[in-house]
Amino acid sequence: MREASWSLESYSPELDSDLAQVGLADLGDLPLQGLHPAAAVQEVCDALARLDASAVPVLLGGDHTLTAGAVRALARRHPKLRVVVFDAHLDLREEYEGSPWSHACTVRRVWEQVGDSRVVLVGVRSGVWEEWAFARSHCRWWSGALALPETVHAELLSGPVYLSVDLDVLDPAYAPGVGNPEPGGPSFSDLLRALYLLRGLPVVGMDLVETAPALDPSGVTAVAAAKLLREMMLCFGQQAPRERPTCP
Ligand SMILES: [Mn+2]
Repeated sequence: MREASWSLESYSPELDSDLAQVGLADLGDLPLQGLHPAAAVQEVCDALARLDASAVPVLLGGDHTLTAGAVRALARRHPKLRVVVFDAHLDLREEYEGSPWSHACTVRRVWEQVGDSRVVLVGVRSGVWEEWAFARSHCRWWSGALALPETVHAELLSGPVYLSVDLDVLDPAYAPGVGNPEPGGPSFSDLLRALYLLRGLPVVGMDLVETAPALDPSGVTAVAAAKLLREMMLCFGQQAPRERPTCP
């Protein structure tokens, strides 16, 4: 995503805003290779907890499991945290292949930390029966239209929000380089429009995950992710004072 971003401008005409105005620092890669997933989640949590509270962390991945670590750190700091997830999959399994720390369980781990009705799932179109049953009683979710109803939008405006975007929310035509492509999703422009509608939400952290450029020789996935990232940072990265965050 870093490499792909070199082909993009830092200025967004849609948002009339430039990354140069955001106060951006690349803190590098977290040393997660070889760690047990549970330890990797904790490592992400620790890294975010070390950041200055005014910084809006933006995580790039990679495995969606790590969202649980980011939410663990930010829910401690913001007890009323709500989480908005754009994803083709519900990721609400209690465990997957014997492990509770799998990308298939991410949203379940997140829900455990923030509680009922505080997880908003957008673009979801895949999951086993038990996951849909769980979503119906414990989460807010939308499958087709990506724009949220006014009431939900108003709730999100009232408190801190963590935003997680799994790139596979897009139709695979727009981002084929993901681990679990799920046909029948929105176009790149549809997703951007949905994000623009959320501009102004009090986002305290965000991620863009499940990008797997190695699975896409065309390179379009990486550049789609990089552009999405630019728009996410311009939409939501300017809540905090424009200072360079402290390195962990
Ligand atoms: Mn997914």
